[in-house]
Amino acid sequence: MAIGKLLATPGNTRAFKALIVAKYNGVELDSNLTLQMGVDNKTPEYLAKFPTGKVPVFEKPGLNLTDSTAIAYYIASQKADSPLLGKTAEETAQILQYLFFAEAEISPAIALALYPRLGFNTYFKPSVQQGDELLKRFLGTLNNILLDKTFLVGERLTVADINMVCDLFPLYKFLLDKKYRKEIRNVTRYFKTLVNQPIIKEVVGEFVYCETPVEYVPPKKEKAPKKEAAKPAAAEKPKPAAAPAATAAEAAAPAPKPKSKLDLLPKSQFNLEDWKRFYSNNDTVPTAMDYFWKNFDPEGYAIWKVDYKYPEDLTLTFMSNNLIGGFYNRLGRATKYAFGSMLVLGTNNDNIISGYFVIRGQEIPEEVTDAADFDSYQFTKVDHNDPKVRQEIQDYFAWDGPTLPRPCADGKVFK
Ligand SMILES: N[C@@H](CCC(=O)N[C@@H](CS)C(=O)NCC(=O)O)C(=O)O
Repeated sequence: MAIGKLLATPGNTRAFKALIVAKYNGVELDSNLTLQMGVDNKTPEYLAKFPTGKVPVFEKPGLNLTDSTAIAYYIASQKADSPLLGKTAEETAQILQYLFFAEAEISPAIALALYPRLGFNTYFKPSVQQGDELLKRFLGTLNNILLDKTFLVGERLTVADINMVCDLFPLYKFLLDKKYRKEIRNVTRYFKTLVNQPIIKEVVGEFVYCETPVEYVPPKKEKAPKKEAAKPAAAEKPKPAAAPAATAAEAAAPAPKPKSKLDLLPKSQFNLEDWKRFYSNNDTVPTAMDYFWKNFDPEGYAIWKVDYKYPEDLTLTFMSNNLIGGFYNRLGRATKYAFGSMLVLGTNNDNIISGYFVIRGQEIPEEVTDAADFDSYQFTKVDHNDPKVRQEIQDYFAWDGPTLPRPCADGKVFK
């Protein structure tokens, strides 16, 4: 009988930890590895069981667990005297030491150095450089530790190794090229030994090493039209007398938050938050779409077709999807006023990004135009009464349907 169920998104390297441990210990583990990031992990039911909203998670009657390391540890503990957890209290303590080293030091450094390059997080050069420095330091430490070791603790594989190798996957895949791999040769030898273990191979498949480190691609900006030279005012108004100096308290107080112009629009009966919830909790076709067309208010909102302007620059579909993620990160101020579904359509090295946005008001508000990469997207207002447009909107919201110009490889919902 299965000891419980693992839930994760497809290809989630953190979920590999539990899958590998279960195979080593010969315990049966149910799984659903088809979760959709940002959708399934945001439902009220999911959050009630797993309040952090993170992926992967594990459930069984009486136990809801978040965190890949805790899940792997728990599964390892389900076999009596599992060698994966060490043979003595000293070994177990060392295993914990390396689990914490991987999670508290190496993983945050990977997040700083790699995720912005992949478009998962906002790219901020100084913090990426800090991530590079931290990685160098911790990989150097690990390299020294592994100088004369095959495994981290004792002479056999433990959960510390399974955890470490899974945390290192994204690094060896996207950032550590041949030169870097040589510089940390002991870590590389260790990594190779582990990914070639038959059980690990069974879960992960043949590992493909990084050829060229992934680099951040800044969004393209269109040249701003030249501004006319400011004309001198015909007759300058007399300057008002200098205002009294602000008090220290006033100067220190944050400026009042500017109200969005959108808040001043006449009230709309279409409640965007209710729609977002309804969309997340129901089948898109027909339930959510019926709700949408019944409640949509064309006076208070407009619908926009959104296309990425430079499809010729797109390569791997997951990178195109990261581009959408980066755009959404920079649209944070628009969350209250917009809903969108953007898709990656096509295949690796032959894909486009397009989708639909529902936005408060009849113009594109500054909450959207201010996003650094707004200029990389073409926004075209559409006629929601046109049956062809309606079908397209449905297909883009459902990520499937006859009007999608190519098969949907991936996508992200803005809500
Ligand atoms: N320490 C956690 C990290 C989990 C984590 O950050 N997962 C990412 C996906 S790999 C996630 O759920 N991101 C969504 C979010 O942060 O809301 C673990 O190992 O399980």
